[in-house]
Amino acid sequence: MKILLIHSEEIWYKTHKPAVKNPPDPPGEFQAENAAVVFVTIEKGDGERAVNEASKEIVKYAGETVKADWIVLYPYAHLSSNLEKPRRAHSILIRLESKVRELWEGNLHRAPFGWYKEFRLHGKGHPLAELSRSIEEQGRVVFRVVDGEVTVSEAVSKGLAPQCLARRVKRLEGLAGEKEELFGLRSWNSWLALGLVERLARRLESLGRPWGSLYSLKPHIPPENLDDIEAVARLYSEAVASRALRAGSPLPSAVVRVGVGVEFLDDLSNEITRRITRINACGDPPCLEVGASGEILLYNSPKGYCFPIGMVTEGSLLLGPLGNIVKAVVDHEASRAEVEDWVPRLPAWMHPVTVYIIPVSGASEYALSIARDLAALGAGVVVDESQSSVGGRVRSAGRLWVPLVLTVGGREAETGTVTVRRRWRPGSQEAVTLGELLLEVRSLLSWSGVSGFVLHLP
Ligand code: A3T
Repeated sequence: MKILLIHSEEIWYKTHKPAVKNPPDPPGEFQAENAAVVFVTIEKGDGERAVNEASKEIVKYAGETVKADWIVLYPYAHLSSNLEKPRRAHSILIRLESKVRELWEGNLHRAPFGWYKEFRLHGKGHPLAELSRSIEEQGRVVFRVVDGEVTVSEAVSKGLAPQCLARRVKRLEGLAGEKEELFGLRSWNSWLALGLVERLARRLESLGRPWGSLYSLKPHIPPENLDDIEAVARLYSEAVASRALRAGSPLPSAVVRVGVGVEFLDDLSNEITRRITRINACGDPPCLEVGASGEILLYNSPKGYCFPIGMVTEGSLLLGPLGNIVKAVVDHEASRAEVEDWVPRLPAWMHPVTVYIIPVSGASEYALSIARDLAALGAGVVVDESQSSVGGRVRSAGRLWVPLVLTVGGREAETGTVTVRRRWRPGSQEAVTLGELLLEVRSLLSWSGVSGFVLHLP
């Protein structure tokens, strides 16, 4: 939402002819003195937050800053190139009017929407007589598709976005305020974690093993308290029974080799298996015994706690809950990075966001077109146009452990390049051409089990 506030000696207007089909307000003529005239442009996606912020600004300006007798809300479609459609713009304006009315005891008038108006305005000309404000609907989340915008749930239903986003749309919309962390990885337990689990599940499914099903049963196992190992074993057994998983499917040899079946976690796997303890719940007391049925795989965190990530049944290895496996990977990587002083990262295929794009100085269209090209390759892309500084947005991407962070501005748009920061090369950045970027992303995504998407944070 854009507002232009003008402290006026006098305002007068008269409607001429409709500027939209069937204007929602009747025509009229109006005149007032000592008015705070507020030209309002409603932008796409404006909602409750913009209405609340704008009404506070307006009432503060009229009441405290210039001490006006009137507030005149004047719909004006010329302050932005990102206009909301008339019907919705009108209803937002009505909400703005009623919010201002709640906060303001003086006179209030709203000019008719959807008309060409002749007007006369006499600005007072003192230093605070003219003021403009841009109010962002922070955290608004929009998916851009080739021919326009869709909401997150539409994007998911059309297969444009991963399922994990739909399940936590609410959380996603509060992205800016998200504080939860898992060992420095932001947004644990929210869309990011769900995205990691989702990708892990797809990967497992693509390997055609029975274990992929276990995660959906969500056995509730408190990750940090495993006093009752038999209860854990029971949970696994129930999970197995209730899902009628193919009993007796053979243990793939690769799994046997590394012991726990996380060999698909690329270079992390060999390291991570050193942290696995295997406990046979059938023993009394529970004992270490490799390869037997009933054996539970426990991940031991260097931070001193452990949680289960799988169980051996007759001839099969059940991996899960998948959330625990993701947690183990993150924990393992974060603690290794801490000790060896590097920046922790995840296998690129596992991360729901491959590329985070930060447009600067009006390179928005350029950024979105790159995003669409990357999404077509199967990459998850965030375009962050929030108002924070470039540094702030780079840090946001860092907290999400996004592999590639791009900044694009006027210079990049002119030369068809992007400036890229790679998570595995901290502290350095490089300009590359779009062609090079596409090749790099393609090789990062050697496996991609979900379709690409663009998440636009305006
Ligand atoms: C005018 N003053 O601008 N935000 C605000 N108003 C809008 C919007 C929007 N997104 N969309 C439509 N009229 N309108 C006049 C000029 O003299 C309204 C607004 O009243 C606008 C009219 O519809 C035509 O766009 C034209």
